[in-house]
Amino acid sequence: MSNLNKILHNKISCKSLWFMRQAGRYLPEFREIRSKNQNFINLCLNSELSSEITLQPIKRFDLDSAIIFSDILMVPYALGQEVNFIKNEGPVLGNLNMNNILKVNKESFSKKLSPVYRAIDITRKKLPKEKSLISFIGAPWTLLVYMLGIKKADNNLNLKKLNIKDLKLGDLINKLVKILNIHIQNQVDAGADVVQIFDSWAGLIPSANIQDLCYSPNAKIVEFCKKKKISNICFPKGIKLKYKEFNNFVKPDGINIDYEIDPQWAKNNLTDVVIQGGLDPKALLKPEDEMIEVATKYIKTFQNTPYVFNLGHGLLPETDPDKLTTLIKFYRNY
Ligand code: 1CP
Repeated sequence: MSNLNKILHNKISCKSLWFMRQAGRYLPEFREIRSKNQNFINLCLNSELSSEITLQPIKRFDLDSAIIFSDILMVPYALGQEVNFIKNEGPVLGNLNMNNILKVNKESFSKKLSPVYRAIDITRKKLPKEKSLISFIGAPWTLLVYMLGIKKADNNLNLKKLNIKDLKLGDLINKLVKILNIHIQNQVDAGADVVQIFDSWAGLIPSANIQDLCYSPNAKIVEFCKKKKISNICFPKGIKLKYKEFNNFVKPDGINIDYEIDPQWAKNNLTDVVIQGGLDPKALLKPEDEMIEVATKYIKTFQNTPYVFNLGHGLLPETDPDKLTTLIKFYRNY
């Protein structure tokens, strides 16, 4: 059993190190592959390259877990929606065709993403046995933010798009839950041993809708994982003090706190769950002593409790990989 699973599953306090977005743009070895592969979706569908990118941070930093190189938007892609990654702008999706999406079945969905599952299989075979291979999904709400194009450039919501007359939001969320559970099972069957559920835009949901748009769909997915004994970590980013309500309702194995959450508050209020992360990725852009000071706060707060050291969001593209090396050395020697 990997250390990450010892912590999540057996609640044993030990060290297991990985970082959100550990494979990606801050690494020169990734940028080299990326520069030769302009189409991001095709890169995610290239099993050999996807596996190579997944292993890059393991080779460089000897981390304890690899997270498969893919994207949460591979799901809308496999549901037949057009997905484009525009340079310096991010993902832009085509119009959503509700009828087509509701018609997609398990077989056609799984077939479209078979290169992702093959990448997991290849990676698992190359990864030392004691290391975890983490799979991930975007939670339904966060996928809908992209699928419906409801986030404006200033991060405010274009709520009008949620009220499109013929759009049955509940049906769409239920369909996504079903499809995402299939995607999780496929990734686990291919060799992944943990799933992280990213609800990156949960913080945008109005209070009145948070139960239906965030807690309930996350809970259904966690319930599926528990039934299948799949270790799971939720990340409802940006919901502030509602983290407590989320945790009590959803009951995941692990919960990733974001950088706005006070670690001591989390320790006191998030119970019966393994806490992961918290450190502001911007801390890695600061002078070394400042970075170490903030990191120490997290390590000290969670000393003697099962805790997975990680960030409060993904590594920023401007992060110096050597800074990460310093942080890793500090954590390992602490
Ligand atoms: O080179 C490039 O331009 C592509 C950049 C990139 C990368 C490296 C994108 C586009 N996706 C990824 C990989 C990725 N995405 C991984 C695997 C790598 C790793 O973690 O080591 C993972 C786990 C994701 C997950 C993801 N994609 C999330 C959830 C996590 C988070 O950061 O909040 C989200 C919201 C996305 C959407 C997405 N994909 C890519 C971008 C630039 C974005 C975010 C755009 C936005 O802010 O709206």
